[in-house]
Amino acid sequence: MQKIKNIAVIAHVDHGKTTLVDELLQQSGTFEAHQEVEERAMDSDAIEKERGITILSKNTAITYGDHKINIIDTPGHADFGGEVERVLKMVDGVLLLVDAQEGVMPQTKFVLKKAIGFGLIPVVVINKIDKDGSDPDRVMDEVFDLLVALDANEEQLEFPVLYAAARDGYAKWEMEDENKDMTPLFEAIIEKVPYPKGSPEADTQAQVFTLDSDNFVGRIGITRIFNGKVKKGDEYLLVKADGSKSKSRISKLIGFKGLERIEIQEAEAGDIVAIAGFSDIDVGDSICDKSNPVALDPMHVEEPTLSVIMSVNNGPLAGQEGKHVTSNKIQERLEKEMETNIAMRMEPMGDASFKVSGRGELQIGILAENMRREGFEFMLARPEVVTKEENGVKMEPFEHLVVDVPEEFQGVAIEKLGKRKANMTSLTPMPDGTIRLEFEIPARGLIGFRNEFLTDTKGEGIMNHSYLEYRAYTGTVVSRTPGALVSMDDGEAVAFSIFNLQSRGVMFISPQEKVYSGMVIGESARPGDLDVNPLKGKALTNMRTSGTDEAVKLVTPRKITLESAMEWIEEDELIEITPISVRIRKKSLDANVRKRQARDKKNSK
Ligand SMILES: Nc1nc2c(ncn2[C@@H]2O[C@H](COP(=O)(O)OP(=O)(O)OP(=O)(O)O)[C@@H](O)[C@H]2O)c(=O)[nH]1
Ligand SMILES: [Mg+2]
Repeated sequence: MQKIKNIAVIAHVDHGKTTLVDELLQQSGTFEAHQEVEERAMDSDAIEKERGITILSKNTAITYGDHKINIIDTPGHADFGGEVERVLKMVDGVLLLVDAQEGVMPQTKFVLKKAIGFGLIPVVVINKIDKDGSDPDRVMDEVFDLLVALDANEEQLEFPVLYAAARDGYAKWEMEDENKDMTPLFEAIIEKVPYPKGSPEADTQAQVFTLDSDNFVGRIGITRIFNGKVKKGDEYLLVKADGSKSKSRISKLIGFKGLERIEIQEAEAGDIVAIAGFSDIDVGDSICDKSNPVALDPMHVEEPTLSVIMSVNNGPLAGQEGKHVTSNKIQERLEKEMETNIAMRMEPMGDASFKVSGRGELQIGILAENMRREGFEFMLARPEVVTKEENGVKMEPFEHLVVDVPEEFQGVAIEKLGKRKANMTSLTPMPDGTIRLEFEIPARGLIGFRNEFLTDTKGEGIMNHSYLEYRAYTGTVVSRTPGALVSMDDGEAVAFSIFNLQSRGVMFISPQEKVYSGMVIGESARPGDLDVNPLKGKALTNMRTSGTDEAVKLVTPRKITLESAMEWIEEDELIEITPISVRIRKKSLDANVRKRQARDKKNSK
């Protein structure tokens, strides 16, 4: 029987997980000498590569001496915390990375809390010790304090600690040691992470934690085997979360080796393999012995905290840029997403609209971005937090927020967050002269905050947040102050009018761009919406030079992205998303209807 270790790499966003996995791959000798590992090789998806972040957890396997180490790289961004939660059940140990300068951050707490809850002993890796301003001792103290605060047991408190610069390819036991290679980390994994429990002789029990597909064999479940064996060609029982069962044969069994996948004949307790042959295999399903099926506990991850209404595009430009535009197509696509993405939910709301819920704006934004790349066209409304009722009390999600700001912006940050119902829990001067402020804040208060924060701190502030818990509802929080500049006509925007409108606020559009009545074309400098005409040409009599329209000096418009729009829009606005464009519009395109609604709203107050 092969000696196996199963680990997950967990951390706050950007603390170096994927880079560390590169080095483990490179230095394990899993590759031939001539093979080069591409930078951040595990971030294989297009959006992951573009943004340099991990979105989906992915696994690989390396050989080290006589051991096989299955490694799962996880995402660090708070919105993808569900990926980390489901992976933790599949491993016997975690490498907890903490940036030697940034220290413990909101998502460090979230992932460590989950790992401690599963009884795992973390191997702590203080990473990026090469960085200026790194302070490994302070960070080490922070990790220890956090473990105490999380009620870690004695054994967990005796966690091993290493110091590393993943990018430079070394890890060491003591800061004084020489910078050599990853050997100390390999040793720590072999010595400190327990071997998998379970027996190859017992009846088969395995659980699917990720889905994949293959053009030839169809759906593939990436599976941790907890007991017994799985053999190609043998028949097993698939047990779903709702208890339903179906029998099937394993048509293909795939093992992992570095970045490659190899066909194998059998695998046994402790290992992680990919299984094909079950057409309706899903995340969380158990694969069991057919004569003695004992299903594993279904997977549980935290519920979504944010939701947004997605609907069919019904604006005047609908259907011109997208390939998939109907309610049926959108529903089909969302249903497919929910099969693999267990941290998200979808609910049809009638009227060609769907409520899509997830952990945050980025998670919902990435789904929307993937859909537009696939040719979909649709609209999104303003994100709303998911509230719930407990013992007759309305509850809403709270977040743990950390902001790092230069001292001069401390006042404005505290003031603005106060208005958003944030409660400050600590204020710490950092070695680099910045101030670290920590808050507990209703998730609602964070919607649209990032833009304001970056403006207030002249781009120098850094903010990070992660889900804390549900608490009693806190009442109204402030929202966007500036109004919208709304087009009152259909057609193509004219440079001369845009030039004239520039004094009214910040424009979102360029000349020749298609606009329509009710479309938001800019942010007003004042509160309250303003109907404007972006189509007015220059009156000929005023023309003093022979310059054409293009000669008018225009300020570069503010680029509307899917995520910036989700932060910006108000309740009476929508985002129109097509493979080519992201536009913001009013829910009611008719100016008279909007006026009446505004009047009614005022009167009802
Ligand atoms: N100075 C320094 N930079 C590092 C080190 N390790 C990683 N980085 C850099 O940190 C950045 C983030 O690295 P990633 O490996 O993508 O971080 P990650 O934890 O996988 O990020 P997510 O998956 O998005 O949470 C990259 O620019 C790396 O080059 C290190 O040891 N020292
Ligand atoms: Mg990563």
